This record gives sequence, structure tokens and C-alpha cells, in this order.
Amino acid sequence: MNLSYEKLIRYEMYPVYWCPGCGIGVVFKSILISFDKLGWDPNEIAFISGIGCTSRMPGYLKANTIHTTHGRALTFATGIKLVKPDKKVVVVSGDGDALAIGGNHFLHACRRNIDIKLIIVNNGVYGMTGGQVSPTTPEGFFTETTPYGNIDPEFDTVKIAEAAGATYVARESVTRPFLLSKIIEKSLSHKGFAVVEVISNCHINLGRKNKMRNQLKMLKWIDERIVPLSKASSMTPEELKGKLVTGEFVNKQKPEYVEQYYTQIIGKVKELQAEFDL
Ligand SMILES: Cc1ncc(C[n+]2csc(CCOP(=O)(O)OP(=O)(O)O)c2C)c(N)n1
Repeated sequence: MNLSYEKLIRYEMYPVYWCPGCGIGVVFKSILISFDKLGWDPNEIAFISGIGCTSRMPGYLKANTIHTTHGRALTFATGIKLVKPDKKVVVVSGDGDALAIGGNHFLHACRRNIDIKLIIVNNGVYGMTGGQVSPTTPEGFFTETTPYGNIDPEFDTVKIAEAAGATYVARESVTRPFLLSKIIEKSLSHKGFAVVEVISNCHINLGRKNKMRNQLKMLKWIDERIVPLSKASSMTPEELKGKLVTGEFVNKQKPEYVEQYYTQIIGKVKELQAEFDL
């Protein structure tokens, strides 16, 4: 593979913020590979994030980028897509950013089927702020804010996205980078709201407290936890307890929000302006 890094990376921002062995680097590379494979011109891309370790990603990409406020990346992205419908709008977000503080925006972006791609790096914890519990922290896990073990059940991002109406929903893990690149590339080519949840490791702020002090231990645990959809279909609910099923869950077509907005709303306004000679 001859990836054109020069075109896509802001080398002046290096070294990266992420801890050695962090899975976010794998996700970043998969995104770069997908942009390159699809031949996306960096000028066409609007790459947006909120706050968190994952949200530092736009700093390293040579494209139109914005680092916004915590949980609000999708709202900024929606505004951009509405005024610049020709832009390829991609959002990267952590699990806390996308599903806790930004959870409401997540639901409504799914509902609208706006042509935005959301890549959630789910490391099961608030990484940037030192490891507080998040909606995807596994039950029983110790974190900075759950010193006696987490009693909250884990959010299922895939089921929530599907129920809220997202037209492309997939889950993959950083332990399978080849499949991850393929799924990200596919999501980027989808017309409508696409969600890819990537299961990743935070061995520093989650692993350390849960007998997985280094990235290899944590990646091994992730690899044992994930089950491909093809295998999961023949497993019982008991066998699937605590597992995360990976693969493509939703891939369907539905009218896209911005197109509807321009034809039905702006079109109507123009008709009325013409009728009343405004
Ligand atoms: C309104 C607001 N609340 C809280 C914070 C503090 N804060 C910054 S990053 C973060 C957690 C990020 O966790 P996550 O989204 O899971 O991303 P990660 O760092 O794990 O990639 C928090 C709570 C903030 N910046 N703004």
C-alpha cells in the first residue's frame, strides 16, 4: 500500500498526544487509509471532534478540521453539513463524548439521517480526564469513580443507533485493523448517517485498574470479548453475556436530511418569496 501521508498529515503537530500503545492510533491510520483509498481530496473533508483523547485526532489531519466543545461535535457537524452540503463530514468521538454528554445529540443525528459519518472510539472510560466511569464501562470494572466496581449496565451503542434510525451501523475492534479499515471505508461511502463503533484499549486509565496493565493484556482481553456476527448468530444469550458482537448491523437507504431540507424547506421558502414578490 502506498499511502499518501504527506497529503493527509500535519507533521508539525507531532508527536501525538496519545499514550504509547493506545488504540486511537490504529483508528487514525484506518481513517487515513480509507480517505486515501476513496481518493478524497482533503479540501472536501470536514473533520470534526468534541473533547477527549479521541477528539485530539483532527489536530493531526491536514484537512478542514474543528475541535469543538465536549459532546457537541455532531451539532457543529450538522451546521456545517447544512450550509456546505458538498463537504464530506466526518466526526470522531470518544464513548463519553458521544454517548454521555453528547448522548442526546447522538440520538437526534441518528433520527435525522443526515449525511455525516460518526466514528466512536469506545475505550470504555473517560480517558483524557484520568479514567472516570463512562456509559460503556463494563459492569464490575474499577475506575476512578467506581472504586468498588461499576454497577451500571453497559450501553449497547449498536442497538441504540439502530433503534434511533441510523442507516449504517457497524462495530469493529482495533485488534482487527484490516477489517476495521474496510468497515470505516464502507461507512464513509454510505449516504446518510453512519455510525462505526470501534472497541479500543485504554490500558493506562482502565486497564491499570483491572489487572491489564499493558496494552497487550488489554488487547488480548478485547480480542476474547468480541464475537463476529456470523459466529454470534449460533450462540445462546448466556454464551453472549459480556461479549461484544462485531460486524455490520444496518446498511439501508432512506431519504437524506440535507437534501430534504433544501428541497422541502428552502424550496418552499423560495416559492413563497416568488409568490409574494419578496
Ligand atoms: C462540559 C464539559 N464537561 C466536562 C469536561 C471535562 N472532560 C474533558 S474530556 C472528558 C472525558 C472524555 O472521555 P471520552 O469522551 O470517553 O474520550 P476519551 O478521552 O476516552 O477519548 C471530560 C469529562 C469538559 N471538557 N467539558
